Amino acid sequence: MTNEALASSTTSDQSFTKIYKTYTIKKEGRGNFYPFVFNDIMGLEEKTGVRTDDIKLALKGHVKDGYKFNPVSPLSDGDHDYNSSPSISDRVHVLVCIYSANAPQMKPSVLQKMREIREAASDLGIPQMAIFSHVDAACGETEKNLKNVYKSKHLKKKASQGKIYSKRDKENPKNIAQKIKQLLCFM
Ligand SMILES: Nc1nc2c(ncn2[C@@H]2O[C@H](COP(=O)(O)OP(=O)(O)OP(=O)(O)O)[C@@H](O)[C@H]2O)c(=O)[nH]1
Ligand SMILES: [Mg+2]
Repeated sequence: MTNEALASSTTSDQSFTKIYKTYTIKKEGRGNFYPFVFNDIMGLEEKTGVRTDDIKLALKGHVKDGYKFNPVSPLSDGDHDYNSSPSISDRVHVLVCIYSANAPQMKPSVLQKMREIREAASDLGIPQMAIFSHVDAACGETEKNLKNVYKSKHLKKKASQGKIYSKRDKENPKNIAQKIKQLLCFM
């Protein structure tokens, strides 16, 4: 990474990240960057988090780098940070949902926001994936030894809450273990 995303040292019900920011990754050697970027966004808290309208605009490339999210009013055409003619590289190509494995169960309002965003991404043909963070602090088993992530019942339950696996998987526990493994491999 050329620069790391600013992170909060404390947990709160208000997102620490407020600005839509693009992160590039530098290759070894001089002046070379990987041909993809990451964009960090504000959290989805019900009233104080990012608006789903803004994420939908970001998916289509309408939100400029540096935009300060406003939970009260959405970005609109004509605003300084509204990109009215996004290029293919301004658009989002993969939607990544980060779940904290040691956070309390997600509120229905947050799940509803996620559902709306994921539906918009599906309509746009954008592939989606989920990543668990904080697996090291998820439960006693993973705290003891991180290798236990694949056996953790707590994580299995969390994955089910995020609807990461389907009813068919539930009938085949091997699929669940495999999906949890895939999720964790991305970290
Ligand atoms: N132990 C542990 N700490 C982590 C992990 N991932 C992130 N953290 C820490 O968790 C804290 C919160 O991380 P952030 O990156 O600010 O989380 P965020 O989801 O961007 O939060 P907001 O910007 O507030 O919405 C920071 O202190 C990170 O260093 C992890 O996998 N394990
Ligand atoms: Mg953040």
